[in-house]
Amino acid sequence: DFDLHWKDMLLLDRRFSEEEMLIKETAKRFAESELMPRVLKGFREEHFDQGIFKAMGSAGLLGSFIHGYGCAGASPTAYGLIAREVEKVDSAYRSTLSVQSSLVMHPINLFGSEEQKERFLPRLATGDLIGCFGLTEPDHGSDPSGMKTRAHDKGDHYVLSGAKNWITNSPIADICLVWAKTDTDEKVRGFLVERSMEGLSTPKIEGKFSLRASPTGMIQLDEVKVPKSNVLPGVTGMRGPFACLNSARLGIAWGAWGAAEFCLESARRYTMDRQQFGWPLAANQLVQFKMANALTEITIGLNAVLQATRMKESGELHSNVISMMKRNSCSKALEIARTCRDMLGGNGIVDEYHIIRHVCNLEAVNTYEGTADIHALVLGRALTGLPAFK
Ligand code: TGC
Ligand code: FAD
Repeated sequence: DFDLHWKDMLLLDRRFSEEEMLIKETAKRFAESELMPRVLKGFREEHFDQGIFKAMGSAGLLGSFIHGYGCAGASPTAYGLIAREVEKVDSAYRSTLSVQSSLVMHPINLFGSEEQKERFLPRLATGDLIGCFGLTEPDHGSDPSGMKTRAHDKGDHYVLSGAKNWITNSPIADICLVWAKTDTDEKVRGFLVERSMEGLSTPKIEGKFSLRASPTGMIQLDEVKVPKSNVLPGVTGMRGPFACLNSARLGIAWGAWGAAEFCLESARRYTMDRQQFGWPLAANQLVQFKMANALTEITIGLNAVLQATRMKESGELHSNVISMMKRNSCSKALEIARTCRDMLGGNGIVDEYHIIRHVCNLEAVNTYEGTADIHALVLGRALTGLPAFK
């Protein structure tokens, strides 16, 4: 059947377990019923409905790969499938999910004390608490290890000073996981800064043309007193934040294909319906050529990210592969979205057709969690042994 065959040409669905297929269906229903009806207003008005967190929590989508603490204990592949279904609607909602799951819950689960896990994870899983992740600074984006934020050791507590920039969900977060260097040894540690702590402010960044359905802000720390019980005890050094990024980048690598799939499906439907020169746009060779290219990249790309999450499940995944997947998925999804936008002509720039929104979003997705060029340099280092960063 030509109408279905093109959707899964490499028979990916056969390689998911029964549980993974159930999670995929749950995420799909959730995205269509809870997210799609909200997205036009969300993007037009830069509106984020905090109820989305609780709705995601009730559907079991937050921290899905964590075992215990109210989390589903599903596979990394299932996490990728959730990201893919959510990002079919909007990358901003996938961002919400990525940050809460991979950048806040995952490090608490990996590096936190038992007391921290019990205090935070169950309420992060239900969406009653909102978390954010502060690594990037105004003067340190691609080179986070140069961070200036400092934690001064005062015996039973630290005093944190500095600023983080471009932080997803910081304006609405209850807890901010802040990465800072301790003054005694210049080592990076993770600090759980709570909303009630004096000296914390989280101004919103205005004027974004991308990910408008997700609030982004700063984290400003003016001598914030953080008890030592709020420091993650299990990690020091850049390995801490990078372990979080490894998980989030893989989810994004899956998610970006979801956005591309949505754009291709829309452009296919549109060009089959719309007639110019007396026949459907989709009957033109140029249009078919563009769709064939998009379909090929999506089909091969999804196969690649599935192989990557399977390698993660068997403990064989190197972070260089994550760089390859993050870069390939995001750059190609962006290119596909732009091409699909073009196939809709004038309607392509109207938000009701959704594709222009994906184009704008994917610009940021291609930049955050390591830009496409930074991941190329990671691969360059893997190929040559020569780091080209400095
Ligand atoms: P360097 O900065 O020198 O640090 C070296 C230490 O870090 C280790 N490391 C990793 N470990 C595990 N996984 C990885 N992917 C790692 N990358 C580095 C490294 O082994 C070393 O450990 P140790 O124990 O020997 O000290 O790092 P480097 O020279 O290796 O890497 C440089 C570079 C450019 C690749 C890195 O700085 C980088 O990835 N920069 C990009 C920054 C970035 O991705 N920022 C993301 C901020 S968070 C975000 O964007 C969230 S968006 C969320 C959303 O809304 O979805
Ligand atoms: P820069 O590092 O200044 O890079 C600018 C350009 O220079 C890029 O094209 C880059 O590829 C290029 N470049 C840099 N170094 C080199 C080099 N050595 N060789 C060649 N080219 C180079 N961060 C967080 O910590 N938490 C978050 O929740 C978070 N959310 C975000 C949400 C949004 C919407 C955005 C846009 C960003 C978010 N970020 C977050 C920050 C994000 O990770 C950074 O924007 C990203 O890492 C790039 O840093 P930068 O913007 O400072 O760009």
